[in-house]
Parts: sequence; structure tokens; C-alpha cells
Amino acid sequence: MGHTSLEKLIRLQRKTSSIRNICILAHVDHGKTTLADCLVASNGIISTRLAGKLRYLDSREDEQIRGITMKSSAISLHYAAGESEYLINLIDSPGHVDFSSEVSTAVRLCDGAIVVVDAVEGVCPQTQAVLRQAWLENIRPVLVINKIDRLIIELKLSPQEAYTHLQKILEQVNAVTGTLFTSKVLEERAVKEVEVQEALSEPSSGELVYDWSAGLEETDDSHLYFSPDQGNVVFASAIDSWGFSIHQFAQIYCQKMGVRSEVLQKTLWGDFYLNAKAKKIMKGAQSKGKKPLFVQLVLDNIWSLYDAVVTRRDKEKVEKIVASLGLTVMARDLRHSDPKVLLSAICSQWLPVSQAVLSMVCEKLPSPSEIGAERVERLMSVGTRRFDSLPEKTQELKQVFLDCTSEETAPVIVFVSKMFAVDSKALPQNRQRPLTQEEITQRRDLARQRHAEKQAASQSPTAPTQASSKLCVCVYTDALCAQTEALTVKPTAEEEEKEHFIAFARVYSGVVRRGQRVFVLGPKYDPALSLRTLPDGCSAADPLPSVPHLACCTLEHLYMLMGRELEELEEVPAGNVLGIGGMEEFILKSATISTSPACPPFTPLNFEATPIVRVAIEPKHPSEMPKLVRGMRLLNQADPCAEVLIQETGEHVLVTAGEVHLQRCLDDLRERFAKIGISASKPIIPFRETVIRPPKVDMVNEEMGRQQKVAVIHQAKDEQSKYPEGVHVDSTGLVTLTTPNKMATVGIRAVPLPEEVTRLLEGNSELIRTMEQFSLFAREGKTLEISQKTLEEIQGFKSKLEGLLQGHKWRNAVERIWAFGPRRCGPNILLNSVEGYRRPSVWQCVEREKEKSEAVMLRDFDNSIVSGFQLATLSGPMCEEPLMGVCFSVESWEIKFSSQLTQQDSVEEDSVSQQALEGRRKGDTTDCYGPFSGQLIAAMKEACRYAFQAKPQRLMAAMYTCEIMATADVLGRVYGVLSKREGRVLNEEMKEGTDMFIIRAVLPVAESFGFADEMRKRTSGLASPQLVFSHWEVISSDPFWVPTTEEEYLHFGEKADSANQALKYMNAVRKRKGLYVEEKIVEHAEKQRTLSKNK
Ligand SMILES: Nc1nc2c(ncn2[C@@H]2O[C@H](COP(=O)(O)OP(=O)(O)OP(=O)(O)O)[C@@H](O)[C@H]2O)c(=O)[nH]1
Ligand SMILES: [Mg+2]
Repeated sequence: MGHTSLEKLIRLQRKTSSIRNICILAHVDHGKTTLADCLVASNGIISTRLAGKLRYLDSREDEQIRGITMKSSAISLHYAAGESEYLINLIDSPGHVDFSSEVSTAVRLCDGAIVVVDAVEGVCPQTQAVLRQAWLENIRPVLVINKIDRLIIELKLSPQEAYTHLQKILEQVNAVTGTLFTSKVLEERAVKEVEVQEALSEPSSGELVYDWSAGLEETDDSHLYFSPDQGNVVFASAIDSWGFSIHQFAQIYCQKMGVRSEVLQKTLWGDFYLNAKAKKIMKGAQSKGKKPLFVQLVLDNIWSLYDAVVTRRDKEKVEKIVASLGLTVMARDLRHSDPKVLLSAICSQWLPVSQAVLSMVCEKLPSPSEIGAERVERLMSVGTRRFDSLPEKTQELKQVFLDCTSEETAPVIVFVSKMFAVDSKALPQNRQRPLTQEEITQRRDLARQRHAEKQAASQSPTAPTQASSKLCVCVYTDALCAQTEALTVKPTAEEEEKEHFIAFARVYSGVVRRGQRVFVLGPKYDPALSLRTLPDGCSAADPLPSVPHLACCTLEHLYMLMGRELEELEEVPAGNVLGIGGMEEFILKSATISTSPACPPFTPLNFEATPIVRVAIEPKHPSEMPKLVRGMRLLNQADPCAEVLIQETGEHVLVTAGEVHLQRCLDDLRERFAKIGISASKPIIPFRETVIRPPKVDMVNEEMGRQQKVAVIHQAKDEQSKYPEGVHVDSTGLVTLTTPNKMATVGIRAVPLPEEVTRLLEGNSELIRTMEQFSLFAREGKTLEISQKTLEEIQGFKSKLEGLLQGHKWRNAVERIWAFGPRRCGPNILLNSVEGYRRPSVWQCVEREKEKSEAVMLRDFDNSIVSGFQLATLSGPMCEEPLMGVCFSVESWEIKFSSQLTQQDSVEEDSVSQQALEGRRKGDTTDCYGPFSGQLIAAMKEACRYAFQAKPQRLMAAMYTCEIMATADVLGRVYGVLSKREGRVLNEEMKEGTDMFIIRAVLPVAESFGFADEMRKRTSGLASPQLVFSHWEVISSDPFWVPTTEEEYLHFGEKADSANQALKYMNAVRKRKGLYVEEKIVEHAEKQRTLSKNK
């Protein structure tokens, strides 16, 4: 527990204004855990000597072995600054992209963040990502520029060069913040504009003057940026345990130089220099070629210390420095063979990093009670719902959030951001704890009594004196035994077996107590509904009717999170981070806990990573299947990002964010959750299927003309036999298909969507889903309240789409959109080109009233057409993978109704296409072909597939982007590995001030397995890339291509499968899915014989 007692921390928990909930965020390996070590050491939980080496918060074995953090973990620390005392709830997060979901769960519970940046590497992709996350969650960041020692020892920069370098890094970080800020201001500006317009359109608006400034000028953003003179930047070397802010040096020098510390605070960083003669601080160091103050007073000192201790090992000088700084260094540190030990002994006293960082945190970061109204509204209004559309009682809770009080009357509001598993041994109630003094005495008495009884039974009464002395000894030893044996209370074996989940949570209001009854609100809970059904003023302790996504439970255990340990608590007041035990039955991954049913569920966490790596898992012994299923369920609960699902094929599939994440999940399954041998398939690589415009050149890059085609006749025969009866395909690719009962005919054509449109659709799937929901509600006669912002976004999306779909072919296409697919929000479009059929538009929610009133109705079986389209886009004809970027245009749709036809599925009467409905009558079902709607769905699906096949088909591969940092000497090898794996380099640039190159490349996911490992091996660990899913890309080769001309035969051989990457991918997928693969296993047998003879 270190040198701060638990009681003290508990006392501090009650003082909301002195709590700081913070997390440490950075790119991978920038030194978060090392920095956390230094902070933990300041509380005496680990020794200062081990700080930086232990990585205390990396408590998992694989974290220690791999040297990266995989789970975020929290610890409560005490910090005293003069009179005031603070409680700091610190969360260390992982930096690897695969675990970015852990960052999201950490950021949600905090009010501030320490952003760490490596002084050599500068701003990296994950640095940007975490800054964005902090921004999105509305939490305030402070900056630590870490690893300054590398500038001295590795890069061997002079203090002046280092100063320029540090300035650049600050600029980079601020540039990221600047971009985030500008986009926000512009967004707010847009909202304001709409409000102004609305106000203008109202008659009572009076004299509103239109304001056309962008809003950037008048918004003060200076507090957002990092600047040492603002006190929100610390320069540090966590490994050598030192760190400082300008403030500390200002304190040191204000006495020495006789300058006011505020003046120094303002001038120590920046273009100021010291005029020694005039005893003045002057501006314009750079133009006059003078040393800036920062170099002269700060960096020079540090450089000379490193020079004396590490480079020259000058003992005398070191002693002089130590004496002048007024420090005491132990003799054994002075003698130590490793100069780093001496260095950190000196630095940790001179400029303790924990002091610098923690004082900055306490001064610059807000306490929980300073939570902003904007953040509260964002937390409370889920998705597209407007805050003011929430029930009144729910809106009232906003004030409760803002007050953040621990009063008895305040409702309890807690958010659980993730569940994590702990060994039952780690639980305080099961821990082997020392006995209290009373228990020891009690046991001793018991042992003595027992012994006396034994003695009395066996001893003869003849030698009382001897016996009594012996008895004394015996009693003494016995008691000792009892003491040592019973000093620990062991948990039972059965308890040890069980996996325990702890909810990682924060109290936003009220006091949570052990044994309290609370409501657990699932992410889909709707307060409006329960307020209607539940009695007024009810509590979780009452017997209540069941409400969807609402459960009642008792809080069984409350814990203070102390890194590897947990401390049991009786109650936790508002503003604190805590662990809650015994919630595994009620919470899957995240939830909101409250005593008030009016509380809305919190906005879902925004995860940056897309889970993309899938593997199928099975137990080594089939009989252990139930254990695997249970294990996977536990894993799903314990990991915020991993997905577990059972595919249609019956396989148990695990979806993870990347290779490292996958490895961790598999290890967890094996050793923790399932405890059985498992085997995982090779990663299942996702593909997409698409069509393209007819290419102009063929495989050998020759223009497709009327060349002499050898195999044309043979192919032509194929073409005709490809289509079954009832399907007609014309030369332009229009497919007409009739249902088996000959009642409906659809004509479909597939058209490739422009690339930008596909991208736009993909990026806006959330909006499309909202639109879909709106239409669904509208069909049922209800309206869905959509926030103004979302409406605007939809409008913007629509106009962008209109801008992209230009030209004769796409005339009026946006208005004619029938549906999106697959799953109703995917990147494919169903277009209504049926003459004379007007149906309610998908853009209903943004359309003006008058358009709505026009006579547009749904035709019968409209739904079936959409369903058929959904099915067709879900799995394509090439290898049953989803489609992407395809537009299916329905050019004709005729229904001939016969008298027997039922119309259970009809939706509404249609006034437009009367003639199509002729002869329709309600009647008995005697249709031998079964329900008509099913047939129509199947026909629609088939028609789409044929239409798709009538066009040049292509596979699309998922692509990763990666950023590799490498020194010039390994650059060649980096390129080697990239090109071997079909990677494509986008650009390469030199990092300023270093000899590093940054290479940006894209790489197919299919080729990425083992990429990071290979890269590390080939470059001796100097380059380690991180792969992030970026986009889908069309593979240019045609999987169905066969050589047709003499040249091509010569070039590719008869089979032509040697160079066809797309065919390989397609066949691999087909094989995996058990589909038919056209492959001859043995061909040219005699050739094989010749080959073997030659060997
Ligand atoms: N030279 C130098 N190395 C450091 C410093 N701080 C940390 N390191 C080293 O950097 C490596 C990564 O440190 P970690 O603290 O594990 O980094 P991290 O940010 O927690 O990494 P992840 O949690 O995996 O994202 C370790 O080898 C540390 O020894 C520093 O100030 N100077
Ligand atoms: Mg770490």
C-alpha cells in the first residue's frame, strides 16, 4: 500500500475538489508505463530504484514479456502540494493500435489526460489518435515530452539543436489540436447559422443582422494549446526519473538571479536571452544569435550533468555538481558500475519527475466537479437523439451531473466502461491476509487448551514439576506453530477456480454503498418508456414490472483499484474511479448504473479500431466444446473490442483488431477462460466483390480489339449454357428473370458505382441507418425525433451524393434510391428505374412537407424486392463475400396477379400502377409454388446475381496502412519486406532533425500476417510497423480471365493461373467455405514425371 494509508485515501475520496481522474495516453512505446512507474514510486508502492524497470502497471505476464501494455489499469495515488492534498486516480493505457479500445474505456472515466510524446519520434499516428479521442470526450490534456535523454545520448544534439527540435515537436502537437479545434468551431458555426436562419424565418425575429465571420477569429483558443509558459508542458526522461516544467526552473533561478519568478515563467521558453551586462532579459535571441534562456539556464545544465556522469564519468565533476545542487548521493550509487544508476540517483532528487507531473496535473487539470455542461449533454444524449427530446425528468439529471455531490439525496449515477477479469486470489476477501492480534491470541489460547488436554491425558501425575516446565515449552512451540500455520487464511480450492469480473467504473453523482440496490441500464435502455411503466418514485429495491434493458441488482463489492491489487471499500462518493465486483451477470461490456430510472444510458464509447482479423476456433478435443463456448463468452465480456460469434457454418469465430490482439485473446482463452487446448484456423481474410467498367486493355496490356481470338468459339458456347431457363441476359447486361410461377418479372442491371460514392456510403453508414429507422417509423405512422445536427448531416450527405452522381446515366439517381444494402446500410444501392413507379423516398426525413404530401405509395411486395437485394448484396456470386460499390437498377417490374394469389405481405394500396394489379383478388391459397413473396425475394436475388455476373467482376481486398520509422541503413530491407508482401509505398520522408525516415505504405490484409514480425527480424528490431485498417481496394486482375490469343497462351500458359492473384484469393475463400472450386489437381501427368526424373 506504500506510505499512504488506505484511510487517508478514503478520506480524500470525499473531497471532490481535490480529486483528479487522469489517464496517460501516447503512441506505443513512448514511455507511458515507465512514467506511471515513477508516479507510483512517489507513493512508496514500489522502490524508486525499480521505477522504470518494473513497469508495475503491466501486471500481465505477456505484457512484461512483450514489453507493451495490453490492458489499461488504474491506481490511486496521493499527492501533497504544500497544504493541499490530492487524490489522483491514474489510468495507464496501451498505445498499440490493436488495443485502442482500451484507450476509449479509460478516457471515458477521466477528466484529464497526460499525453506523452517521445522526444525523438515526435507526433506519431497514435499520438494523433489519442489527442482526437481526448478531444471527442471533452477532456483536457497536458503534455509530457519524454525521453529527452535520447536527444543527448542517441542523437547527440547540442542544447541549442535540442531546443529547436523540442520547438518543432510542440508545433506538431499543437497543429493536431489546432485542426481539431477549427473543425469544431466550424461545426458550431454551422449549427448557429441554422438557428439564425430559423429565427429569421419566424415572423417575430425583428432585426437580426446576419453574421458571416467564420467564428474562428472571436473564439479564444489560446488555453487549448500546449506551451511551456502556460505550465502545461513537462520535459522528462522517465527512465532516468527526471522531469521539469518551466515553473520549477523559474523557482530555482528567481532567487539566484533576483528576478521575479513570474517574469522567468514567461521568458524561460521562447525567444528571450539574458543580457548579462545590462542584467536584463531581452527579446530576439534568434535574430541576434544569442542563446535562448531555455538553453542557457535549463538545457546546458542537464547536458553537462549527462556529460559528467554518463559520457566522461568524471567523478570529481560529479561530486562538485552534487554538492552545488545540495543533494546527497549514497556512496554505493557513486561507485556503481552503471552510470545510469548514479544519474537517476542524482536526477530523482534534483528534478523528480513525479513532482513535476503531479503538480501540473493538480494545477492544470479539472476536478470531477468542474465537469462541463457540454460534456454532460454529450454523455446523456444517445446517438441521434436530441438532448431536449429526452423526458423532462431525465433532463433534470443534468444538474445532478454538474453538481457532482455526494449528498444522501443525490441519485447515484455510475458508468461502467469495461469489465475485466481478475484471479480470485487477487480479490481482497480471498487474499492471504495476516491475522489480527486478537485472532492470534484466540488461536493461541485454543492451541494451549488443546495441548493441555492432551498432556493431561498422557502425562503421569508423578512428576508435576518437570511436566509443567515441559508443558511451558510445548505450549510455547505449539503456539508458534499455530501462529505461523494460521497466520494466513486460505481460500478454498473451489473459490480459486472461478473467474471474477470487476466492473471498471466511475461515480458521477451520489454515493455508492456496498449492498445498495441499483438499476443496471443496458446501452439500449429508454428512460421514456420506463418512466411511463414504472410507478413514480420507485426504487430498485421495490418489486417492479420488467422493462426492456433494465435490471435490478445489489452492489456486492466495491474496490479501490490499486494497480495489481484491490482494496475493499464500504462506500465510494461522487467523482471517483472504482471497481465493482459481482456484476458479471448483469453487465456484458459496459453499462450505466443508477438509482433513478430516469437516468439515460451513457453514449456508447467511440472505438477507433475496426475488428477485422477473424479466426475460427475449435477445441483440441471435441468433447471440450462446452468449455470453449463458456471461455469465449467470458472472453467476450472481458475485452471491449473482441467479438465472438457463431457463423452460419457453425464455426465459432473470434474477431479481433489485429495480430497482437488476436494472440492475446488466444492466450487468454487457453490459460484463463477456457483452460483447454484450442486450435485456431488461419486468419479468415475478408474480401468484397464488385463490378467495374469494361477494361480497355487486357492482361498483357494490349488494347482489347478485335484480335484473332483462339478460344472465342469455345467461350461463346459456354456463355449460352451458363443461364438456366427463365433467365434472359441481353448484350447490354440487362437481366430479365421470371418467378417460377410466372407471375412476376424483374429486369435488373448492375452498374459500378464511382469509387468516391462507395467511400461516401461507407463513411456514412450510421446516417443511412438513421434514415432507414426513420422510414420504418414513418411506415408505422410514427415519427422519430432526429437532432438538428443529424438532419443537417443527412442533408449534406445527400448533396454530396448528388454532386458525385453526375452525368446522363445517373440523372435524378439520388432521388430514385430505393434501398442501401447489405444490412440496409451498406455501400451498395438499389435504384428505382421502374417506369411509373414512385415510392416514398429514402430521404423522407429531410424532405419538406409539401413533397411529402404528394401521392406516393408503396407498391405491393416492395419489401420483397428490397429483401432480395439485401440477400444478393450480402453474398456475391464469386465467393459468397459481401458486395461493395455496386448499383442494381431495377428497370422493369411486372406482376401478373392470378386469382389464387394471397396478399398477406402487401403493405399498402398503390394508386399509380393500377394496371399491374389487375385481376388481383383475395382468395384461398392453392398456389403450388408456395407464398409469392418468397419467390419474388429469390427471383430478385438471382436476378441481381446474374446482373452482377454479366459485368466484369473483381475482388476487393482490405488494405492496411502502416507507418514505418526506420534509419537509413535498414531502409532497403524495409522496402524488401514491403514489396514481397505486395505493399505499395505511398511516400517517404525524412524526419527533421533525425536520421529517421518515415515510410507510409499500404498493404493488403491478406498479406499482412507475420508482417510486423518479419519486419522486426529483418531490420534487427529497428523498424516495427503498426497496421491500421484503412480501406478496400479493387484487385486489378480478373479472376475469371482465360487466355484468348496466341500471345497470351505463350505468355501465361494454357491455365493462366500462375500470375492471377485474384483467382488465388477467390479459390482460397471458396475452399474455406466448401464451395465448388474449378481446379484440376493433376494436369500434364507426363510432365510431372519428367520433372521428378530431372531431380
Ligand atoms: N531512453 C529512454 N527510454 C525510455 C524512456 N522512457 C521509457 N523508455 C523506454 O521505452 C520503452 C517503452 O516504455 P513503456 O513505458 O513500456 O512504453 P509504453 O508507452 O507504456 O508502451 P505501451 O504501453 O506498449 O504503449 C521501454 O524500453 C523503456 O525503457 C526515457 O525517458 N528514455
Ligand atoms: Mg505501457
